[in-house]
Amino acid sequence: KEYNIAVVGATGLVGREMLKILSERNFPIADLKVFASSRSEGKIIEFEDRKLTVEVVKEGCFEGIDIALFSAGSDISKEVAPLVKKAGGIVIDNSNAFRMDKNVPLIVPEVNGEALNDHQQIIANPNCSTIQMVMLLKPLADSYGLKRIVINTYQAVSGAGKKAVDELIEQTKAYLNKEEIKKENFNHQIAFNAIPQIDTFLDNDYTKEEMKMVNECKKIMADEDLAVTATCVRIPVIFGHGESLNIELNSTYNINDIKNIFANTKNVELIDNPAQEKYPLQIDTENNDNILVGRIRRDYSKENTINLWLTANNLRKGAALNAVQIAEYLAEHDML
Ligand code: 11C
Repeated sequence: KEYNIAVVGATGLVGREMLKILSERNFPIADLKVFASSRSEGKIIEFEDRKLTVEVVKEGCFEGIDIALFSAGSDISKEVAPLVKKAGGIVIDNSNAFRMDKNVPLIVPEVNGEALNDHQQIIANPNCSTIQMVMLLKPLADSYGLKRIVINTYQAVSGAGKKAVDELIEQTKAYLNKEEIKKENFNHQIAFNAIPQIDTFLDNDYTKEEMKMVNECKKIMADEDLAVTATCVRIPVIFGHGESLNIELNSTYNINDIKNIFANTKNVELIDNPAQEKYPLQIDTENNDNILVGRIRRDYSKENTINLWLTANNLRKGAALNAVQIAEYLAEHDML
């Protein structure tokens, strides 16, 4: 069976990656429509042997669409998702618009794919830094139970879009040439710096990114009592988010068993050889869709607690790939 697919936000970093992944994974596509803002209307996007013309969203444009993959920001999602619903299709939304809605499943297929059994035509794709983390929390929860997670992130600029990537490159050049540093996307210089702020601040003095990690983690792990706290930091890396996790388990553990669990978890790769100075690096994620985990060690300051380091490709498993995997799950389970 083949499906009619739409990609909304097709010209953005994640939208382009969605198209690439649909092709790489041979998703069974009948008709494929691509949407973006009026700035891109009429542009041609090549997809395999098809030439797709970028359209702007109009009443009726989603007639016959089975799945619409959205990555055009929360405002567009809120405005446009109802049109897909009305036309009878399913939205897989990469924005923050619906993630915490009780009627919307928030899905990482390897972790909670079964939650797709109950949806109302809108399915949310989690935040990139949440996706890569829960991929490791799930096998630990299954074997030991989880009590508390302390998260520190080291996030790539591509999480903030193409303009943010360009800004890092321009600032780097300007810095090296001793020219004026221009800031548009980031409030502070990002080149040769680290900014302990991702997204805007909330009343509780955490950023939205930090609270996304807390709230989305509890929802995906279906554990409201899980204690989670986060500090999210932007660093001058282009692709790949890094995370340091301190994880308190509910029971005693053997550190080699934990390494073996990760070594045997699908789409997770263990890179952990301190003697040879081997551990995951953000640059390793450019051509690797796995969650890379290493630096796994006992926290000697607290019982039943470990430290680890992980990296993953924020645009692929963190966004586009996870969305396509959700579509695959729906197709494979005859849910379309
Ligand atoms: C960042 N994590 O790195 C953000 C980007 O809610 O999907 C993803 C925002 C989101 O800036």
